[in-house]
Amino acid sequence: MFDFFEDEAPWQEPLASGAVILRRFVQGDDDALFREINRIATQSPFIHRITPGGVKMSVAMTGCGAAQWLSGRDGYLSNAESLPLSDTLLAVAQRAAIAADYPDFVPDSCLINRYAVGSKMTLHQDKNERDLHQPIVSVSLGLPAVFLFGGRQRSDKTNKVLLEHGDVVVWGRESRLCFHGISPLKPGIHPLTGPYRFNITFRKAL
Ligand code: MD3
Ligand code: FE
Repeated sequence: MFDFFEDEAPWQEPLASGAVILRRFVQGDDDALFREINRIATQSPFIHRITPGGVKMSVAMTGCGAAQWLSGRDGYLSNAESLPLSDTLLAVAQRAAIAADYPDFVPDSCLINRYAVGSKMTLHQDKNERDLHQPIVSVSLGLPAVFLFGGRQRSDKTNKVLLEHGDVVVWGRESRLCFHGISPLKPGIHPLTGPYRFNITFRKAL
């Protein structure tokens, strides 16, 4: 979305060892990314999965690529029916990975989370991917959210950082198994995404 007054040059903020925030990195790709989300959701609608504990997640999910994430102990299943990772998505993911010094990253899947007002993600680790040496690239679009990240133990102290429209975070090496989550989304209307926040995570899952 071109916005004469709000476009700013991107900048980087180191977040933890192996993790960096690429602020506004996809600002110029936001329309194209939002179109991709809508195209994927037409084929695979957003759904609220049930956690292993039997609780319906407040975040709605869809995705594309070789692997589909299932909540619970199943982790990823290969999914021949899902749309392939488009060139647009792959290009954004690899451009971000290169900027964060992960030049060899080749994602095979993306998971898309949709947050409505009040949606949250409780503290968790991402460890269902087969090769935990591969980083994860995360793209935030729409309403801002407070991101929480801690250490490798659930009980470790957490830090808060606001993730805003166009921000990308790349997680690898020492930060790959850090606990993280998202605080309940505050109400608002974003010019591109309306009352939602979207997060796209690119992964090499298989
Ligand atoms: C830190 N998503 O999908 S993105 C998830 O905003 C997830 O929807 C959040 O956590 C969201 O699993 C946070 C930032 C993120 C993604 C993956 C990570 C942080 C991470 C993996 C390891 C460590
Ligand atoms: Fe996660």
